[in-house]
Amino acid sequence: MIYSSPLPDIEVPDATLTEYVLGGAERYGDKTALVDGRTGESLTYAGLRAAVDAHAAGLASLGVGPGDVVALLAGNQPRYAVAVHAVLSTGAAITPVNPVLTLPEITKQLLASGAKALITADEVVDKAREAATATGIQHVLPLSELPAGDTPPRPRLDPATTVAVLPFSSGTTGTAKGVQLTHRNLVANLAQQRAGWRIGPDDVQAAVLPFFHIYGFTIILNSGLLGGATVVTLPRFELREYLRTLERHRVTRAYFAPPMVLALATAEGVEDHDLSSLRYALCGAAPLDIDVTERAERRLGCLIRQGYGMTEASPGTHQVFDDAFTTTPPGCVGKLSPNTEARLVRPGTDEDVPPGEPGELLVRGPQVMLGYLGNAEATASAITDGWLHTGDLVRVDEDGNFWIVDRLKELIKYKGYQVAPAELEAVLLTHPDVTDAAVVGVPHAEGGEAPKAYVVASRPVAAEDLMAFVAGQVAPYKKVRSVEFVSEIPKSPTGKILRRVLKGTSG
Ligand code: AYL
Repeated sequence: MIYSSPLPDIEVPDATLTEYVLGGAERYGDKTALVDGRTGESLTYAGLRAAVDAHAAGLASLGVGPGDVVALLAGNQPRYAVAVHAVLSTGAAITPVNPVLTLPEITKQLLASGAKALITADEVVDKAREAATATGIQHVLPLSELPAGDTPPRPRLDPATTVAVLPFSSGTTGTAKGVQLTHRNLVANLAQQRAGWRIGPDDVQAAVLPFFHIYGFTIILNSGLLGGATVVTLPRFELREYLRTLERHRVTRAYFAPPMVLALATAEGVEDHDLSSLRYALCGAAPLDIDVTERAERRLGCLIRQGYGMTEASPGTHQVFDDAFTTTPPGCVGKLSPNTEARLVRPGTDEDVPPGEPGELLVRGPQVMLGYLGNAEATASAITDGWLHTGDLVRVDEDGNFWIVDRLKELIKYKGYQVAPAELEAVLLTHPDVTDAAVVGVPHAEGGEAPKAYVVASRPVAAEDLMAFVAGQVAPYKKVRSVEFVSEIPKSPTGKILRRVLKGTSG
């Protein structure tokens, strides 16, 4: 049984991401494209177009071009968009890096992606230089000093086969892998989103969720620029500053991850702000509680509905449609995007579940990645006959709304960020007193879910010491937040950790 979108198929434009997203830039001319919510510094559409062309020329003169990968280590700011589209205009791909990663984590991504240059936010330039030295990268380019030139390159690219963005995701198992998203994948997803979530020049988008994650990149930044909206950037979520930004810039569309909705539902002072400009709010990246949603909706005076997808799908596969905002029940993740099909199968099999029953969601569409970089085996287990395995247990109701029931895959989501248990287990196993370890996600008030380690120790060791040991090596959002000592890690006959058994026993 194959489910399809209620919307008619759309034509995917045959263009590169930059051609598509900035195609209207001339038309929007003096309109503000991006504003730094902190400093007020802004860039018009004409200014964005000109900066992209100038820096594309500068990057090309350094030798950046088709087949290359450029890393971008930065938080949200208007120049982020300039860097992305300048790099893409040379024909190279971007690998977005989270600036809170530790030096070894950054180094690992730079090596895995084969990055040739590193563009960095001015605040983290020292860390960037160290990472570049460790990996032999020659060019470290601060965002405020990108090279400029006169003649923008005009590479001939095939959108269907040229990788544009290389984010890292652990998918359903193992550690982070480079996700090859082509120009066509991203253009398709923007066009799909646009068929139902219609951002226009009158919209103002609050962009606090990171552009280095695919949600911020596609759904917030590039969707906004494509629609001719104004994108207001903030580098991190601080409630007061966020509320002031919504009010000051008369934001019409807000984008949340669940912890933001929780903060808006519970914190003091939300009602002191005039949020009457807000028309639509979208939440995605992790499960969202219905009660919390309704409390936040009452305070914001605006409905909140969900999007769903994954990095490997550029990311959107399910969405809410503007004209169905009020009729879409809270709690579901919406309906299938145009050109997108779904199947629900018994986990681990290719067998459809009976209608109405939950099954593992498989999705197919033009937004599904080319594959994992240099990892044919992982690609082959993630995508079979064009069907991407999501690792999510899902049901669909009679109206075609999809509901997430559970997450079957290993992945832990802390505040919507990916945490790969395999990565933390590998760190724990390097501790001299640890003989075996398994990490699972357990409920966490602020993060939604957080890593808990089950550890077999060879001699007495304090839980705090183990947590500090891990914390010293990983980004803060990946920290192990509780430890339980056990005599043995439950495993299958083939040696696979039985995480469901551990989850079932954890309080
Ligand atoms: P990744 N509810 C529950 N779980 C979700 C949801 C949701 N609304 N959205 C994403 N997930 C989980 O690669 C799910 O387990 O991409 C999924 O497989 O970081 C995993 O997160 C993918 O994590 C939008 C708005 C997509 C946001 C997103 C988030 C993409 C996160 C489309 O319109």
